[in-house]
Amino acid sequence: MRIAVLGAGAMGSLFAARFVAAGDEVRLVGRPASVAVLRRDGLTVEGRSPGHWAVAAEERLAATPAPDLLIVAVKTFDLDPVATDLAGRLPAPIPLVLPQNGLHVERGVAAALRAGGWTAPESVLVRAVNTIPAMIVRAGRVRQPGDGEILLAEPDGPAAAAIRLASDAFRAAGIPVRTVPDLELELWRKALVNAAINPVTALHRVPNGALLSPPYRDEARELLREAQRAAGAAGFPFSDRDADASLERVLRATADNRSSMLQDVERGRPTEIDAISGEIVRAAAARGIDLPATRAVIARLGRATDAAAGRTQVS
Ligand code: KPL
Repeated sequence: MRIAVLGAGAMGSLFAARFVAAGDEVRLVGRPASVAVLRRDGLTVEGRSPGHWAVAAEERLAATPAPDLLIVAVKTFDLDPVATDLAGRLPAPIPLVLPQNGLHVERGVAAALRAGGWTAPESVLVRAVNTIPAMIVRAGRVRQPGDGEILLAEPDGPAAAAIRLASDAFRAAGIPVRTVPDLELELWRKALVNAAINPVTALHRVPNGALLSPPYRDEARELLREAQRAAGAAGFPFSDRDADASLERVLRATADNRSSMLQDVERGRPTEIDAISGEIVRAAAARGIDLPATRAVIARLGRATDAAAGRTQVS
């Protein structure tokens, strides 16, 4: 299969390596500095299923040859410009996989694609929940320190063909993939877990496993409970037991991982706090619920990333 992966960060590099290893014809699209390294040194995976492969890398997705599948592995804060840029250059209605953290990502992507003149049906947008941990060691070198999986909606209705294609591609590449009856519920579950793990690990600069014990466990659990309130109000109730079990499962499976938000903070990059905790606060506020701990952690993270980037806060 011809697969284009947009984004040569941790997840994009890992997916690209797995597809190359499975014999797919892969193009990995990244920033110029990463592309130069990828062309020169290829792609190395450490940790789970390690290896080294040559990969075709480019700075902008070439319109031809058209890929059969596009994995959009850029962070939520890069999605708008990437989608707008893609819009006019995507030939046939190619399935686009969106494995980002956060809630309501697909709405923003569809709007940005439409604004750019894209006319394909939205059923080709394949939203995915990704729990596979990955850390970029440096350009061209990624580490998978633990296990995880990709969840997709059950193939049904107009989206069925795109979902089947994506699911077959992941499975053939040995990437664990499962379809679930209620993907929206699983997106909320992942958002709950991210809302609890990502800001706490990023603020305290600790690996995920540190949140299994005090004092970080309590901070994470307070954020988890608030996120549960938002989810419940939005029609996705999680019992404390269910939410705690989900959090603990991910913490144990990714104990050695540095969360994506921590990796962003360490690199002085923007974070996905708005797509995760910001969306949760907005979903709650729309139903008259205030989430003070989540609002506070968003503000603290904003100050920390501003300080890391050398910006001064005005207020
Ligand atoms: O999704 C993740 C992330 O880092 O963004 C988890 C599952 C928490 C793994 O670190």
